[in-house]
Amino acid sequence: MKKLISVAAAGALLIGLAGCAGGGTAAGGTSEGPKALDELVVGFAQVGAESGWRTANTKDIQAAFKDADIELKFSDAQQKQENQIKAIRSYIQQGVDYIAFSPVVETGWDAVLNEAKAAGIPVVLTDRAVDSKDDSLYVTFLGSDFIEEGKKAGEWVVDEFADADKVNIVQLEGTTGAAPAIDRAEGFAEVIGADDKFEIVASQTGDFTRAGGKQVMEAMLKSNPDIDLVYAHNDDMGLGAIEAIEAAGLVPGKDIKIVTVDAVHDGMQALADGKINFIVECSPLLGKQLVDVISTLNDGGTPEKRIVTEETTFTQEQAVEALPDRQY
Ligand code: GZL
Repeated sequence: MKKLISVAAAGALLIGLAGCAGGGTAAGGTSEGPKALDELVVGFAQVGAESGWRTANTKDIQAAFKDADIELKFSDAQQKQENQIKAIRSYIQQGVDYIAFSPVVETGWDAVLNEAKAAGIPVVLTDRAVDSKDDSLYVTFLGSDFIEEGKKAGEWVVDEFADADKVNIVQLEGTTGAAPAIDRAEGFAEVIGADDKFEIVASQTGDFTRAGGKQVMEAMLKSNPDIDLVYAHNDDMGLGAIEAIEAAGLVPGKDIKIVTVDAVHDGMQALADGKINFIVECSPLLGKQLVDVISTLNDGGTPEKRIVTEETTFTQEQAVEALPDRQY
């Protein structure tokens, strides 16, 4: 009898430890059932602070977790994948209940995500996707449809230049290898590719930053005398391009038209001022939806594998109307 009790006690201890080790499980909650939200600890590995969009995204996520009274461990990777991987490993070591992150690039995550899986810590992707054959490595991908965003930008260009015979386009790409950069280029090319009057005469990464957009645009202006349109994968690079265009003595929005993605405050102000011509919205306000995913998991539920954020587009007139009420 003594032996039986000691085996049962050891078993219970092991289950208890398993419950404490990773906290959450893919099926949600722990072996003892759901924790109270204020007992949960979530590790978030952010890309960096490269743009107005990223700053707004960070602010919204931190506010949402504060409102839900869930502890959020936060790291800024300065747009370096190795820093994000280090942060995720640190969250695994700390035995957080859940991990969420926005992958700076699409590839190179399987090893660290398998470590999280082995530790029983569910992972939620926000904002950007990973390119992995094993979709059991994350529970949900919550974020925009970037191909759709590229298509919306392309559709505006086709309409705006309906009467033109030839349209020379320069493209300011986001971070090389990042899902929004790859997909926004793909969606845009698919739409303008239907008519060979549209030609992308130059395409280069500005790394989603204002300085990067300005630097690349300066070089493009020097090597391309006749640019009709700038397609920038985010507002910040578009704002940098405006500086370069004005420094070259040209009028942005008129001599060279500009279409961007994001619709952050500074981009919307430039749109309202006529320096940008059209913006495709990409919402950074993912915090509440991320908290809802974590809460569903904690209750033992199964969130949707793919949650697409709602977003719209803005003309110059619509920007003037919308600006006073924008949250970011
Ligand atoms: C898009 C996001 C992109 C933004 C940029 O969801 O990943 O990264 O468009 C940001 O402004 O830097």
